[in-house]
Amino acid sequence: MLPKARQPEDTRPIICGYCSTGCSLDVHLQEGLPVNLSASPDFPVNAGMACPKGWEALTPLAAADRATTPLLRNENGSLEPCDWERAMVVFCGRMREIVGRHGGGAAAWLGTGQIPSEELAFLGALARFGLGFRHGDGNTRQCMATAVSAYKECFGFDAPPFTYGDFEESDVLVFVGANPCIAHPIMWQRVMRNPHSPDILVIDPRHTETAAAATVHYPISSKSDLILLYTLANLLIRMGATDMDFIRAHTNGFDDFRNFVAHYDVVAASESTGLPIDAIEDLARRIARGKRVSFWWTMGVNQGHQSTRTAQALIALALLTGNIGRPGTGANSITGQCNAMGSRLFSNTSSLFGGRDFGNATHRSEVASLLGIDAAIIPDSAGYAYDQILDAIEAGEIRALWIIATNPAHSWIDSGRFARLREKLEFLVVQDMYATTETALAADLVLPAAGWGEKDGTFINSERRIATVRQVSRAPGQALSDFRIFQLIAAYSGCGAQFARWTSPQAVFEILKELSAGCPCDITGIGGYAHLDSSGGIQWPFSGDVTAVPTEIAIATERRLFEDGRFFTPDRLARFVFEEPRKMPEPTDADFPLLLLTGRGSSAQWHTNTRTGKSDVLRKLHPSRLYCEIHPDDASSHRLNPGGRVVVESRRGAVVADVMVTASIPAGHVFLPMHFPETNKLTLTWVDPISRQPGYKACAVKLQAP
Ligand SMILES: Nc1nc2c(c(=O)[nH]1)N[C@H]1C(S)=C(S)[C@@H](COP(=O)(O)OP(=O)(O)OC[C@H]3O[C@@H](n4cnc5c(=O)[nH]c(N)nc54)[C@H](O)[C@@H]3O)O[C@H]1N2
Ligand SMILES: Nc1nc2c(c(=O)[nH]1)N[C@H]1C(S)=C(S)[C@@H](COP(=O)(O)OP(=O)(O)OC[C@H]3O[C@@H](n4cnc5c(=O)[nH]c(N)nc54)[C@H](O)[C@@H]3O)O[C@H]1N2
Ligand code: SF4
Ligand SMILES: [Mo]
Repeated sequence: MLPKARQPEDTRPIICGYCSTGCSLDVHLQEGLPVNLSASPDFPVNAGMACPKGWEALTPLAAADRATTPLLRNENGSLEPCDWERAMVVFCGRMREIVGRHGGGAAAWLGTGQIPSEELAFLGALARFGLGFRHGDGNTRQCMATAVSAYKECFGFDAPPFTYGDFEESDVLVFVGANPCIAHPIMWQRVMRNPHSPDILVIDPRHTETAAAATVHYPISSKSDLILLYTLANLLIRMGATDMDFIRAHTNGFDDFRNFVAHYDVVAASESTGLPIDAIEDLARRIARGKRVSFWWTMGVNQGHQSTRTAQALIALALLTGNIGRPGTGANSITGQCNAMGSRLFSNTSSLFGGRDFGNATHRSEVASLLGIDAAIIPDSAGYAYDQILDAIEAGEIRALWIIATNPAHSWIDSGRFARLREKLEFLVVQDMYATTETALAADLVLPAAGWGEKDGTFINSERRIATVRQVSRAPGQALSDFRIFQLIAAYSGCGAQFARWTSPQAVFEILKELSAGCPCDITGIGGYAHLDSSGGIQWPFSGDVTAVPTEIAIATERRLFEDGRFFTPDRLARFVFEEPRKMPEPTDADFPLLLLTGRGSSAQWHTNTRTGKSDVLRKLHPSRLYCEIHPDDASSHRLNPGGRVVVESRRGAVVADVMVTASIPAGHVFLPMHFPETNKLTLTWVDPISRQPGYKACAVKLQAP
């Protein structure tokens, strides 16, 4: 217990602003200021647990490099403080001029999955319908686009079906390209609470912390998952592990799928995947034996050259074995960022508000009438995806770019190209908490933003649970919430009237409810923030009369989707979708003989480290410099010693890293964590053709002595 004098006067629970687990943190306040925090003991997600990032969540708010005033690039080329008045005049003036001269196709925005849904919706409405920007996307493209595409085609809507209770109810859990021990530690704690002694089966080229804790680890050759999954489907069908009643009643396309996978034989699969024949057959038997099998995937699947089909092959395994809609089952994409799900439904980028389609005239007129705008200003397609926006900058078509809460100069694939594209932009605006991010340093105008804990709103976590974040701290200097910045831009650009109802996050939450009405993500039954707070968050969908639903039911009900076997497709049937596997775009060769994998390095580092890098506590929990994981055989053939330095070179560039010799990486592969800016200097721009998500996780490199 704290000494009496330091007892907090007040405690305010808010959802953590890092990963999509959505843990609740109790922030303790004294004289209105946050003094520390603890994990909320009764919240249904984390039940008193938090990971290092959560425990240290307040520290980055006080960092010395917070952006405290707008910054404008002057004639000498350096960024100089200015006031909001000037920043707004410049922002609106330059944007108006560029859009006026070249049309809305000359301006684009890149948003995020890390600000509240209310802010994302404001941004999406303002940029598209207020300022007339034709193209907008977000970092969710780097992360979740594949899951979105896969779900939409198979289920008829972007609908991750699970609830975290499923981690505890499965008797078989299959993790593909996911490392929850590091990336979603509190979800992993939920797996550890599973009382059924489950089989935990991990498919990952690396012997990760998660793989080490598994019942069986399948060290698959990178990017051969699709062949493995089709082979498993064939084996399961031949074993009679299919649930024919479910398939007949609730799915479409099974016969074609069965014929398609019939030629995927285990001998060829063993060659492609590097897994022994016995191991593949044993994996199929374990899935067949399971009564409640859940399939979980993350970036090892989503970031690939045929990632949508790979995710859909996982969905097919769940469908054909009838493992969906029951406790402990599902084809479950684990989300990345704290509000990636909010960005998928409400950012108005690749989907129209509410998960609707830009291409659907009825959807456009619904949104137009709900927002009180002319349907003609809603375009009939989403516009360019992230990579296409960058191509259009290169082609001179897009001249103005507004970047909000993402750091692409570090995180985008082949980041050297991003630096070159900067030169092509007439106007680059970066809206961030920090003035020191790689992207902010390149901007013409920096808009200083309040961060997590300094503003109100809601996040939607990986299990579709909507819960609140609240202001517990004041933003430094003149920094403003993103919400307030959007209000200012609306006012200065002359479209304030269109946003007369957008007065506060709470008011926008009501608009989001209206926008969701009748959609699969209907949340019209949520009363408001107080209802969310008293319920431990509420999973979508949640429609109907709020007074008819007692709070206890909102708490107790696990909102798992598809319990009635009815999907969101027009015929209410789930689809089997499949395609012949293709070769990876940049395989290894004599010049570049090793395959580079990238991903999360530690539970203490968040992405480009702008926030986590500000905590002394977190900095002690990870290496301070870029390191490269190298198998002992490759280390010895290259005469590299632990603790030494190595040059890792790809066709895009070369970087220097510390040598880390470890058998957790298979021979022929090396691994670099994404948290250091060097890593993406090496990666190769290639995207899945359907989801347009980049394939960060495989390109050819070579090692050299420095
Ligand atoms: N500490 C921490 N936690 C985070 C984040 C963070 O930055 N730091 N970021 C959050 C976000 S936005 C996301 S998207 C998630 C990501 O969470 P994860 O996807 O779990 O993390 P990654 O390390 O990117 O990738 C997972 C695994 O994919 C494997 N992999 C690579 N290629 C292949 C392949 O071809 N096949 C298979 N089967 N596996 C492959 C890698 O070896 C890696 O272990 O984490 C979230 N949580
Ligand atoms: N090599 C490699 N690269 C990868 C990946 C990989 O696996 N390998 N993974 C990819 C994935 S899955 C993801 S999600 C991306 C993430 O890539 P980014 O989105 O670029 O990474 P972050 O560091 O989270 O950047 C968020 C930025 O928003 C700022 N910020 C935080 N809160 C706020 C706020 O409330 N308002 C405003 N205005 N700014 C705020 C932060 O300071 C930071 O600069 O990286 C991708 N890049
Ligand atoms: S697991 Fe994710 S949501 Fe929970 S405390 Fe850690 S970073 Fe925050
Ligand atoms: Mo992500």
